[in-house]
Amino acid sequence: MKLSFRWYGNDDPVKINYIKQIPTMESIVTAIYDVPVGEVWPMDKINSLKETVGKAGLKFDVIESVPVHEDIKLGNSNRDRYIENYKQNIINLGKAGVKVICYNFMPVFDWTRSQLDKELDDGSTALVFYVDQVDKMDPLDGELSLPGWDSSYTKEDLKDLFEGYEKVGEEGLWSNLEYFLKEIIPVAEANDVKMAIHPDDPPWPIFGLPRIITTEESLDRFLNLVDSKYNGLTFCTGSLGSGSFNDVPKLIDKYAAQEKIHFMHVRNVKLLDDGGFEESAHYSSYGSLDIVEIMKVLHKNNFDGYLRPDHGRMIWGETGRPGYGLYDRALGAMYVVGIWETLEKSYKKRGK
Ligand SMILES: [Mn+2]
Repeated sequence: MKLSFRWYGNDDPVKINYIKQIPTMESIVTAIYDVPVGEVWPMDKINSLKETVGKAGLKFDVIESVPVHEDIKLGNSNRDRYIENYKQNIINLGKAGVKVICYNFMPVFDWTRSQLDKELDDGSTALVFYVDQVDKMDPLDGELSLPGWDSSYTKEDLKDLFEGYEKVGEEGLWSNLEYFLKEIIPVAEANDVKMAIHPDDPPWPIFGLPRIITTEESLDRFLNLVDSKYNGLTFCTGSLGSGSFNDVPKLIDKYAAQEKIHFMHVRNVKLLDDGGFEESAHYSSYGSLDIVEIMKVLHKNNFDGYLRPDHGRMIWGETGRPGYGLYDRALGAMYVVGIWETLEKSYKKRGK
């Protein structure tokens, strides 16, 4: 297991030197944020980011994310231009020593929550998904500004996108994903960069937009589209685990044994009776996921990919990017590292 931590670059209120102070921290997970989606990341920008990360004593080997242009997901006639750019990004990042690229194939919105700063009983704040709140939202009414939504879309842009995805539907989205993978995976293989799709968050359709990376069945289907060790997963426990239909440790056991998990996102979620959820502290009993069991199955399968604590709560008065404060993610990191060390030592003791 290689411990990593997401960092949003020099604008991130979390200082990279502080990340280095988290014991056993190895790698930064980051991206170039000032190049429009679909365009090529210039080599000089990649190299300067790499230098910043290296100066902090950390490795620059995981990118999250290289976003996929909507025209690729929609299968529009100009998708090939964007796919060529995507290939160039894989080549450029490979040249800089990047080993894993995380991406997703969610239409329009990366992730959906109803509130980013819900105060929990202990005074910390967390991201939540309340079904009754989400049911009242209409992304096309033009007024709505939602957490996690790209505010650069106009009302008209959104209407076009929604209509486009209605035509494409789930099966169309699958075939557009297959087309994309068949183009990029050979490039990933040639450049020794592992592609790791992030599951849909949450793992069900939102506002009628199709979502396809949601369940065991869909993960199997995805991996079979292109059978290559370079076509793998970012296994996000909180995303897949917010659907009660997903048995998270069982799925990790299965895909880790297949060596298809390149990147782990570890966080806990507390599932609510009506299908909603609250993000919780990492410790198992604060949420619905058994984090010890998750680490055990990773250990059992000799997981040697990257792992990062995923979203944290905001604690100790920290302000900043919701889900991505320093303190609670650092606590989460040390919690999983503690479990891992325990597993390592008991394993050695048994002499296996
Ligand atoms: Mn995640």
